[in-house]
Amino acid sequence: MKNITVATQPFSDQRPGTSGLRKKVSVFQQPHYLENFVQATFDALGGVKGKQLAVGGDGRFYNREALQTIVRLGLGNGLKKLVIGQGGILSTPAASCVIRKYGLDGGFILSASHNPGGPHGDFGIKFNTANGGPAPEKITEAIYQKSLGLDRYLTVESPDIDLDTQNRFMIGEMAIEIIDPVSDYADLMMELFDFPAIAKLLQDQDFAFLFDAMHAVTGPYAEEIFCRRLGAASTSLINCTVKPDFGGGHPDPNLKYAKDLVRIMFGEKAPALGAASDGDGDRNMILGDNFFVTPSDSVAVIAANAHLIKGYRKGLKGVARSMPTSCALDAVAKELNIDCYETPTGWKFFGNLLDAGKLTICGEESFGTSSDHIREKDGLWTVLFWLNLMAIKKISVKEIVAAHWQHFGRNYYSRHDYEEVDNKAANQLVDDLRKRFERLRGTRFGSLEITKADDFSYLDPIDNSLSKQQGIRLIFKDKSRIILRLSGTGTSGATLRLYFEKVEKNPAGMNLETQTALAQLIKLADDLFAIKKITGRSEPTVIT
Ligand code: VG1
Ligand code: CO
Repeated sequence: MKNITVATQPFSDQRPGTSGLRKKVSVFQQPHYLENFVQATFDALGGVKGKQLAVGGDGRFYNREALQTIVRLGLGNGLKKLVIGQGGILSTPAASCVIRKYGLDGGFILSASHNPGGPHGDFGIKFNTANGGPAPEKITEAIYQKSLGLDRYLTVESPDIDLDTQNRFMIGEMAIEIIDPVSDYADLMMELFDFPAIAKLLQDQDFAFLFDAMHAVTGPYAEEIFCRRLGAASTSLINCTVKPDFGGGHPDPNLKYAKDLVRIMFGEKAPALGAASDGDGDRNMILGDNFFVTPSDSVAVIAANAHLIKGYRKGLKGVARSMPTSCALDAVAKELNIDCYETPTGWKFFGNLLDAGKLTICGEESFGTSSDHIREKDGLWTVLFWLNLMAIKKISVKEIVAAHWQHFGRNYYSRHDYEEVDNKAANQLVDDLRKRFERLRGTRFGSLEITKADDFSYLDPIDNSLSKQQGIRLIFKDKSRIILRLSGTGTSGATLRLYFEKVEKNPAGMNLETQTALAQLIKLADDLFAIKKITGRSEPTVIT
């Protein structure tokens, strides 16, 4: 092994977005691109001499090559230990679990989450800190600044290591541990949920369960947890082989992309519970027999019922949701008499509150829910929560949600995404809107009156960091909301996200189809923002 210092030049586009650095695979394949980012991260940490990190990814194309690069930079930078998921695999929640369990200083997760993979798809890398959570903005910004001034990186000349055998060995001064990527995470799930009760439910002839891993990272986790530890039939799992291109699909668990699951769950004789997870295993979609659970409702149901579940019997310290997520969770918090925090989009904003012991459950409308057991959103945790809840309640998913609405009210909710919109046009739209806040306040549109028009900013109550321009909000007198923001995870053009919410407290009005219930708000948004005109699209790319 020979240590080398490689001269390099900065890339100007290495600012991490909502969840790490995401680019087309071809961008990451450029000479020095990944090396620069990893070195910038090490530099932002003040060097990694004597430190211990984890690394693994969602199995997408370029995962293995990237991992070998990180091993070499670790060696070049004097890292003490690298813990690697066998085969280069670690789901995002499992990486968070491993960092916490073994007291590591952080880790890299190689993933572009729900973005498509393969040689023409996306690749990504995110850094998580010692608490197991996504690096906060302070650190991602420091990485970016380091990347802009980088003129060298430290690496070694050494052959690839064997990623496929669980093993411990030394290369020079650095220890490498290739671990089972599943077992630590599966053990943690057994501490939180009543596995015997779930196993009994899964063996019930009248209960069918279907999980779709979308050819992404949760495949091996689902096999271990649902089949081996809980005795589910192998027919309960579909698309559970990890493929570097996710089978050509879009590993995003929603009604549009989880096609195989949706066809079965909305067919005749559908299973009682259906679920899917995304590329890196942190998202989830929950479906009942011919029924879709809106993620904002899912986190509210979870919070309302957590006291029934083994790991949460002591009750909740508090809850949190990202700003665009519906206020269904707020209603639960009010009844439980606990705080409900509203944070910007992205899991990194929950980290400080979780570390300070202010939260137990948190969620995002974008199919993300989790608790304080780790510092990431957690797809399989959510599925296990619903299974455990069904084992206790012995009623259908639809009945659980309907009962929740009857008690707390229903927050009709939908997100409309316009993908690959011209960057300039999208930014112009947002800038123009910011200038119109004054005029919009107090304006009436039929029965709707705008009481608040602003740009959400967030002051972190723990470290007082301020995050501005986190989404435009129009809030109406009847508590309806229209929110607009630009995505921070896309890789081509801009993605415009529009979020609609309408609160219904009258039980008689709770059975409308969602888009119908929101029609007035949807039309108003188009009138006010001229979305169709500006994007040149007659309808959204994805509706969730
Ligand atoms: C999206 C979601 C956000 C989520 C993020 C990462 O971000 O809206 O809620 O935290 O993806 O999820 P954006 O900036 O595109 O709206 V994942 O599963 O990609 O780690
Ligand atoms: Co994800």
